[in-house]
Amino acid sequence: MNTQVAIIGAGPSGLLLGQLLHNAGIKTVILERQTPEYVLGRIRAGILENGTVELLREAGVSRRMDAEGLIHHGVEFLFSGQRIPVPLSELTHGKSVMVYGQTEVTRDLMEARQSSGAPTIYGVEQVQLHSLKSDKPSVTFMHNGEQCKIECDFVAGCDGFHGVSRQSIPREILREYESVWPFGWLGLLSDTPPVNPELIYAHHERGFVLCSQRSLTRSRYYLQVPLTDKVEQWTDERFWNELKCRLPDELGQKLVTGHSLEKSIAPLRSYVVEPMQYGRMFLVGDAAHIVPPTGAKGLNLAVSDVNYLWRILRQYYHNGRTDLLSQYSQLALNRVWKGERFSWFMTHLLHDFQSKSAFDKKMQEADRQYYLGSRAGLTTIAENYVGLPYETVE
Ligand code: FAS
Ligand code: PHB
Repeated sequence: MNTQVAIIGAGPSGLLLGQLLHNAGIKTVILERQTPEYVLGRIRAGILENGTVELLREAGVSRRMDAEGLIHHGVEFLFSGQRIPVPLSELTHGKSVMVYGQTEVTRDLMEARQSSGAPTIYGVEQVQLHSLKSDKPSVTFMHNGEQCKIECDFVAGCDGFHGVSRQSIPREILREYESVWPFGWLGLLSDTPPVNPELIYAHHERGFVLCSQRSLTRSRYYLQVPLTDKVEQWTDERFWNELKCRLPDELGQKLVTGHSLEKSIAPLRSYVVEPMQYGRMFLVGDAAHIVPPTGAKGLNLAVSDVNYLWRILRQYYHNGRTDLLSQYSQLALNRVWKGERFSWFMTHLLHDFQSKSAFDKKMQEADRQYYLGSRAGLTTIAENYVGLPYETVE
């Protein structure tokens, strides 16, 4: 089998890259180790940056998002019972974010892929990447008990943090940067109306809370929990009672509780690998970087990488621009590191750390007063939250 770009992974990175390349007449094959149902069963991100919304529209997969997604012009912070609005659109000259779950984005991309007729092979095993430093790399894999091989021009490693692509780069080439956070987030999804029209990021002495949503009838809540907690220890009743403890009465009284559709604990990690390419293989999304969800950047940084890679590959195939190929890693990393910083900043702002020194706790308090108490501080938060602009690929 031959193709132009072999894409490993049919998560949002792989599917969006495949769609954009297909629209540009560039042949792709997507290899995915799970089933479509398994991929759709993962409950993850909920907030789309301005740039993500625009790119999904450019890819031609935004009809349902534009019909069902909720445009949000602000978010709220909550400290010591005080609610602090962050008027995103007012502070960013009209930009906003879209509430539309990653599951729905993935579903829309899967349907578009199927309609395009471009091949996606689910249930692959033993994927291996070969000759990445040559101008004819290849991918071998097992499927239905048969050994298969794809020869291609390029490989896009869209296979997430535990994928094979990053592992295919010689360790001596890679520089890894990592910070593991000393707590997790317990998330719950329920078919209950959101407690508040806007998202609420709440600091509380018992632990951080995030009140998010998927629609006007489906809510997503998160509680900071110790890393030693197991989701089995958290009944729905315990979750709702703890959430009420951490919210002010005015919100707790409005909270509609219900059966959890999904409940899970995610550990928090900040991670970046450099470079994000090796020969003719490009790392995309979680294969190259991870952020704590506090800044709502994970999915959006994956889309950021896709934005740069597809434009570079389109220039290569349409205009013979080989010079841009070597620019992918730096272009992607320039924006990834700003997303890492914002996610790190938001996590430090909103969570208490036993390990912080008395001085560092004073610095944290000063940050909270400055960033949430000044227009300049709120503007900084707003422009990062809606998404920083993309550099032009030229
Ligand atoms: P993905 O991990 O989504 O997709 C990679 C795909 O590659 C998977 O389908 C996998 O099965 C496949 N794959 C792996 N190895 C393979 C192999 N060897 N061969 C073939 N296929 C292979 N982000 C936010 O913005 N907000 C959130 O609230 C948020 N919550 C999260 C909660 C959890 C528990 C996790 C794990 C992540 C969360 N994220 C969140 C981040 C998440 O949304 C990712 O950023 C996003 O899924 C990245 O998309 P991909 O890069 O496509 O990686
Ligand atoms: C979510 O709705 O899952 C969500 C929203 C904002 C975040 C993290 C997660 O910062």
